[in-house]
Amino acid sequence: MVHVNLLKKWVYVLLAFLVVLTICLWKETRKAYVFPTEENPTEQVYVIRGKGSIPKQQNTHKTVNDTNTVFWSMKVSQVKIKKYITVTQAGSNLVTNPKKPAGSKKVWNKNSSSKNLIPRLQKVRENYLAMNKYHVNYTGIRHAAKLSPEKLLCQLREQLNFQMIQASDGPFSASEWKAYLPRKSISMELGQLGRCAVVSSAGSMKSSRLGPEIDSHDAVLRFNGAPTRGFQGDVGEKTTIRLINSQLLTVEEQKVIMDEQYNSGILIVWDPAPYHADIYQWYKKTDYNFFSSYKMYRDKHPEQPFYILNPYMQWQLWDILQENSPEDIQPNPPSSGMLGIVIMMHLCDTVDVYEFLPSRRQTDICHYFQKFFDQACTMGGYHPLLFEKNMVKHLNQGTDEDIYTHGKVTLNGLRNVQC
Ligand code: NCC
Repeated sequence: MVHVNLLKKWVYVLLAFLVVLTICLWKETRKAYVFPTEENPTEQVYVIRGKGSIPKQQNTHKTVNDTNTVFWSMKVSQVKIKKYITVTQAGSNLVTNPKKPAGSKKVWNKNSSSKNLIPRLQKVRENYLAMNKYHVNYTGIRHAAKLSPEKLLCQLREQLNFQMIQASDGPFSASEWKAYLPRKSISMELGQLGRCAVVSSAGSMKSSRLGPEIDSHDAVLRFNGAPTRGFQGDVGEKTTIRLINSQLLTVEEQKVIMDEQYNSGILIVWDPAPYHADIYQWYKKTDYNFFSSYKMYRDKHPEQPFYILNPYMQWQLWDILQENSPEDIQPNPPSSGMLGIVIMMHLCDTVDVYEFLPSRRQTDICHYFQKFFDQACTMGGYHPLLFEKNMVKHLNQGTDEDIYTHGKVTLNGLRNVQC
């Protein structure tokens, strides 16, 4: 009898634990998403995903504006700043009333600061600054006022080395490399391209129905393991270039070699190098030891062009990002996204970039092809993504309406820039 009672007690405890766990998980998946906007550069607009009510917090104050958007302002106990919560229509992720004219739609603010980040990501940035893994010692200038988009384009054109590793590059001239590096340059392989598309892997690509528009471009660049099969309607099926990081090539070597999604189009791999290291230094100290995987891939697919991005470009680009950011950016290389964007700006007349700046479909889901939640994917953790997105917003030739509805920015190619 005693045993039965004890067992009952344990079952109740277990049940209570499961209920608490379920509530915690539910709360976690409904967490608000920070979205710095042009209108409220110092405030954070939280978008509640999906259906539901406003979280009960102390010091909340409800206001309804002329567009029927409900704002909840609240003091956050320690930080003592005002935050606004935009309550969306049930089941949608709209930031403002959809009937409002395009000009007032909230999109990425080109002056977003790290203060816009949630505390966890602020801490991550601070930790990376303290760690300084790549021994960054930036001594360049910092512009107090933003450079004009035209001047910025000139910086990108004049200061970035768009070369891929060639047989004449230091250690790659050794006989062991002879059979591996592609003979034709990437520009010769592709010719001059007109309209190009860059497709971010963001969760907000899901349900975008952008596939046909993306496929209408002359060339399309995708990243890492981002699939097209099963997602054609949203992301298209054309892949001209796939830019992958050395981590993927090393850690998922067999998958990359065998999976046919990697085996068509042009591949480019890049690896984080020490700050402004020359090719010899980098060769001895690659972040991931990807050379054997690269060679194995080349042995299996000798006809497919597969380039290694020279290690100079990432830090040249990082310097431009730092020079044009008022605060210290993470001392880690730019994301594949940013590298891919400037590669396409080098190769094409115009570049449409999709969901690098989040649209109204913004979500904490990291990738359109996985159910994994992490705000760092969009706002930056390791990579200085926030500052990359500020720069892309500043260079945008398209409209805020295009960002809001399609997550689309349009950038000028560098070829035709007059400096
Ligand atoms: O996630 P990832 O990036 O492959 O995404 C490619 C590029 O899309 C943009 N992006 C992605 C998600 C999102 N919500 N918003 C976005 O804007 C970014 O510009 C991003 O660069 C990378 O940059 O290479 C990265 O790679 C992954 C991972 O290594 C690969 O997917 C292979 O598995 C990194 N994730 C981890 O290491 C866990 C990621 O930090 C950066």
